[in-house]
Amino acid sequence: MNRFILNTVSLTLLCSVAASCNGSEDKAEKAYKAASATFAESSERITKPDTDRQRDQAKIERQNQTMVPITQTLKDTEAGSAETANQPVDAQTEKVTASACDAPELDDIAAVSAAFKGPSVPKKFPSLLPVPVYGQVSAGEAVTLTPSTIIQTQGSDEKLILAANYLQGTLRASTGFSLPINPPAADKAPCIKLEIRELKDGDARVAPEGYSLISGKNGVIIRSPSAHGLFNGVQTLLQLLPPKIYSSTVQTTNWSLPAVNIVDWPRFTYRGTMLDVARTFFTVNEVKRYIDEIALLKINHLHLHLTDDQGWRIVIDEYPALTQMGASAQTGSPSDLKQRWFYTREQYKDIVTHAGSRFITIVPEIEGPGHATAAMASIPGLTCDGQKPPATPTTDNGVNTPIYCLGGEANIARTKTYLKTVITSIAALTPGPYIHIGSDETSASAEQMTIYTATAAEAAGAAKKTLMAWNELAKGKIPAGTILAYWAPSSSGHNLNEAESGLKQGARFVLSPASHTYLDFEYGNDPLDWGHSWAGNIDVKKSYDWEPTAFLNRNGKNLLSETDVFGVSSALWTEYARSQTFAAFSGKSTPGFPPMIYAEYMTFPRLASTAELGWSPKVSHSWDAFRVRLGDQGARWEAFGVGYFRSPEVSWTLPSDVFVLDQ
Ligand code: TNX
Repeated sequence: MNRFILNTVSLTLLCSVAASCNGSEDKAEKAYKAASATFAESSERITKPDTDRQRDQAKIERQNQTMVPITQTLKDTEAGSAETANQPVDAQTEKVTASACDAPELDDIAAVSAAFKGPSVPKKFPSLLPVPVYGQVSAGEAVTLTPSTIIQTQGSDEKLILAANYLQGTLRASTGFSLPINPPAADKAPCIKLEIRELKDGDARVAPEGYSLISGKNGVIIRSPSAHGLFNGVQTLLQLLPPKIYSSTVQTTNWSLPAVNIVDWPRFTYRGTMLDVARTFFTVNEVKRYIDEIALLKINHLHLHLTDDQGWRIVIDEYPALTQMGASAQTGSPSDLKQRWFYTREQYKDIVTHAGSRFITIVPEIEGPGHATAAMASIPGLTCDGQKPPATPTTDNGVNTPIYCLGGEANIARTKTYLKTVITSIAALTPGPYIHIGSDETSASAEQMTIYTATAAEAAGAAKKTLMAWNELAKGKIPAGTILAYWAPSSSGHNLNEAESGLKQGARFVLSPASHTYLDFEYGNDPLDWGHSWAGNIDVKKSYDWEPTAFLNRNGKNLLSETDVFGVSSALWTEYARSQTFAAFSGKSTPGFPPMIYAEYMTFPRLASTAELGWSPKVSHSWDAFRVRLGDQGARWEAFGVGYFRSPEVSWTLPSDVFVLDQ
């Protein structure tokens, strides 16, 4: 039974698991206490078992077994270790000299030059999401994967093996085929080859993430100048196969894919989404699972909102109070200081490594100078002299206005030490190039914001990181190259001034307007009505139908050119991610739901819109075409086990073996 086809059966199940279903505060509070009693005094949360959750957990564990940890993989590769029965990595030093992948029909030269003449995908083409730049059905025969199919790699890039392992692990789980990587015998067919190779010499659009994919009766070749491009090609390959390919258990079907030529590269560099683990905590396994889900859409950044008024979620060795005190609450939790919700440094690294194996960069956000009650309750010196520090993190769902002290010599010194320490500490754990420093919704003056930015920039610069922040940062001075995430729902007022100031100072922009990209907003056409609606509802069409370069304009003139837009991002804020807080703060009655159910339901399908806006050429933008392809994506999510809202705006194509309930 699919988890997200919500009906009375699943509602009863959910209600019995997590919380009250009638929305009364009293019952919600009791339900919360019952649920939180099962939370260990550590960062790993254990919720009451329920069948769906156990199944998910089992799935994560199975996947983790199938996917080989990178460190082990790289070590094995370096050592050139031989294949053993228990070792899913078949990486060997011995190279295949010739194989089915050398067949002449698997040549991409014509397709690459056609693609560079302009985007083109025929109307009748396999359903891909995001839609590629160029696609052509070729005259050749389809290819069918068999138990003797092999994976071959060629070229050098230290991350090539990650793409190959991911391909092997995913295909192996559902086909049951062994799919050795670079086995000594060359006569096995068909083959899937991942090859590091230039497509169009030095072309800046293709180099970081572009790829070509050619399939024909002998196999499939994916070529790219980078391992990341190969991984993107692998995601396309999965979408060309039957949806059951996403299953974590062995399935029987005809694993064939059509003969096609695809050449593809992203429109924007940054295609991201944000997960707020401060308002509601998500366990390491939940975050990893979310990473696996977003990777299917070629999303390449996960921004983790690690701190806010309601919680601080990462260990900073120099300030143990940040997790002793700062991690003692979540939105809506009673602040009885009995629980702690945070990631140890090892756990954070584990998340970063897992993300890396899916070519996703983690962008950690340390909020300030506002939205920082949890930090100020933990470190009393952050408030100005004479100001009473907050006693605990806040547990309501509002915004707390006090900001770090950014005035007076002694006070500034304390704030500066704290900021530099925290940024240096998080930078040391983060291989990605960005540190996000918040800056939204504060009472900070331009001068105070400038002090805040300069201090953070010094620490980030020393760690060779680029600053990222919400648009409000540009009310003060910012370093050139700063990445501003524009979140305001409109293009007017002080937010527009900030965008203009940012532009003048050399910022690059990630468009994340609340009105179109926020995943915590009500769909407006679903029966559950979960989420905020402070800037309106966001149905799927609204999440898709906007243009990043046209969002910011003054008197009808667009502010941003194509190159000013660094990318697009969605955001899942989580004040409402637990049923009891949703019921208590929204006043709406709701069935109980665990946070991960909320996260998936609110994220999918809307994240697909952001993914396509970020990836596909502007000229390919079409709601009518998108909604058909989105309908086909449903079957893939079903097979993967991703919960999603089956919006009535879309005709969902379902696999015949999915159990559909009356709605
Ligand atoms: C605004 S957007 C916020 C968040 C809230 C969100 C709720 C932004 C940068 N700040 O603190 O969680 O709205 O939709």
